[in-house]
Order: sequence, then structure tokens, then C-alpha cells
Amino acid sequence: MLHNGCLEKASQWLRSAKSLAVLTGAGISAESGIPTFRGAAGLWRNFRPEELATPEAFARNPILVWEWYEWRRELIAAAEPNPGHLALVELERRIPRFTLITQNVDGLHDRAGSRKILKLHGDIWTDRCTVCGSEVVRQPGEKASTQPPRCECGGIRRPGVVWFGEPLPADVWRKAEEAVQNADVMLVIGTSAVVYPAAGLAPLAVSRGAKVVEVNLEKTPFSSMVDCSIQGKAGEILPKLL
Ligand code: BV8
Ligand code: ZN
Repeated sequence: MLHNGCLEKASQWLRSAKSLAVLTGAGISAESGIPTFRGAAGLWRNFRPEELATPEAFARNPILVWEWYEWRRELIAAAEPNPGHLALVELERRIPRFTLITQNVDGLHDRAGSRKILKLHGDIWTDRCTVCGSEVVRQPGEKASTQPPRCECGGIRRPGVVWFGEPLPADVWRKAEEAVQNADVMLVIGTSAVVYPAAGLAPLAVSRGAKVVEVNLEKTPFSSMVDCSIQGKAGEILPKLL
């Protein structure tokens, strides 16, 4: 792994961090066996994002979109949080002003024990009625249904995630921006940094003069602008940073 001496610097910054913001993407769940979006065995491989994760796709083919989410829920239910998730739980214990901002919808940060989580793109374990908006939380053991269930009001339910073209939950986004603006250190872990507005958080941290550390298997559009770009697996690097 090429760390170009970054590990020492990054752990130094973490030790003296007064307020830490962390942004995670699918890469932190890869070692739990959850396929990433754009990787080789990615979730998008046999479909394009526009085909599945959009309101239009759900309106056009609710069964196909629903089945894709049921398949992902089964994958996630069988997965366990990995040392990368657990390292962030430890960081939350050590640093009082800590915010975990995640693009992931898999709920593995919750299961690992993280508390202060801002879910920018919603939660795959929540279904929301398309008519009255009422939400129900799915239990992982729950039997998968072959088509979107119906709400008491008669409306069909959809996965409680943010699709392409949909706005992020306003209060969650505001809190994420605030956390990044007030952070003196930011960790950006396992994200390809192509989806906005989430991808705008790291440049925001850089513009505010925070120390920004990226942990990723490969280079991303951010790698050249961050203070430290550590190439490696989150599940190995994060425990080392502790
Ligand atoms: C919005 C939830 C406006 C659903 C997701 C053109 C057309 C249409 C839209 C747009 C467009 N141009 C820009 C847009 C906006 C669009 C966007 O950014 N599109 C991109 C593709 C260009 N954004 C939106 O539509 C957003 N909404 O803009 O609304 C608006 C405003 C007001 C009013 C109305 C509308 C909504 C975006 C949210 C979409 N939902 N997910 C679901 O999960 O099913 S996005 C989905 O992909 C994820 O949530 C995640 O956020 C995103 C990116 O994925 P990553 O997490 O980065 O994962 P990826 O596979 O890409 O990368 C993994 C990384 O990990 C890699 O770098 C890899 O190297 C690394 N890695 C792998 N293994 C490891 C590792 N690193 C460390 N350790 C390892 N072991
Ligand atoms: Zn309803």
C-alpha cells in the first residue's frame, strides 16, 4: 500500500482533532461483502443507475426496482459490519465533536454502533408510502415481497432512499454542511466522489482549511486536492489510523 508517509500525519491530525467530520461511501461496506456501485462486480453492472435508482424507473417498472432493493436487502442482512465501520465507532467515542455523514443506505454503520449518523441518501431498511408518506422500518429477517407492498391508505410503498433527480432530506443536508464547515479534520472514505451534492463536501472542507484525508483503493477526482490520500482498504487503514 502506498501511504507516502500519510498514515503518521493523518493519525497525528486525528489525535489533535477538535471536530471531525467523516464522509463514507460504498467502499466502506465492500469488505462486508456488499458490492459497490461502480466497482467491477458493482451494483450497477447489469443496470445503469438511471434504470433503477430513479422515480421514473419505479413508476415505469415498480416490480423490477422493488426486486432490486429486496435483493440488496438480502445481501445486506447477511453482511456484518467490518473493522472499518468499527474503527469509526471508536473514533466517535474519542472525539466529542464527531459527525458521520454517509451516502450508504445499508445501515451497517448503525449495526456497528455509530450514533451520530447523517444519512444523505436515506435508508434501505425504511419503506415510504408514495401517497401519504408514512414510513415503516423493515426487519432484516422479514420475508421479501415480490412487489411493492401497499400502505393502509392504499398507496404503494417505495424504498426510503434518495433516487437520482430527488432532493436530499433538507435538514440532513444542512447538518452535513454545518459539520463539514466546522470540522478541522475530515475523513473521506470509500467514495468515488462522482455523485452530487455529497461529492461537494470534501472540496468544502478543503476550502475551509480543514485537514482532509482520503482513504480509497484507487485515486479519485479528490486525491490531488486533499492533504493526505491513503491508498488501501478502509477495513485495514482505519484501524491503523486509530
Ligand atoms: C439531486 C441511494 C437535485 C439509492 C444514491 C445528470 C443527470 C441526472 C442527475 C444529475 C446529472 N448530473 C448531476 C446530477 C445530479 C445527480 C448526480 O450527482 N449524478 C451523478 C451520477 C453525475 N445527483 C442527484 O440526482 C442527487 N439529487 O441532485 O437532486 C434536486 C434538488 C432540488 C430539487 C429536486 C432535485 C441525488 C443523488 C443520490 C442518488 N442516490 N443512492 C440507492 O442506494 O439505491 S447514489 C449512490 O451512488 C450512493 O448512495 C452513493 O452516494 C453514490 C456514489 O457511490 P459511492 O458510494 O461513491 O460508491 P462507488 O461504487 O461509486 O465508489 C466506491 C468507492 O470505494 C470507489 O472509489 C472504490 O475505489 C472505493 N473502494 C472499494 N472498495 C474499497 C474502497 N475504498 C476503501 N476500501 C475498500 N475496501
Ligand atoms: Zn399511505
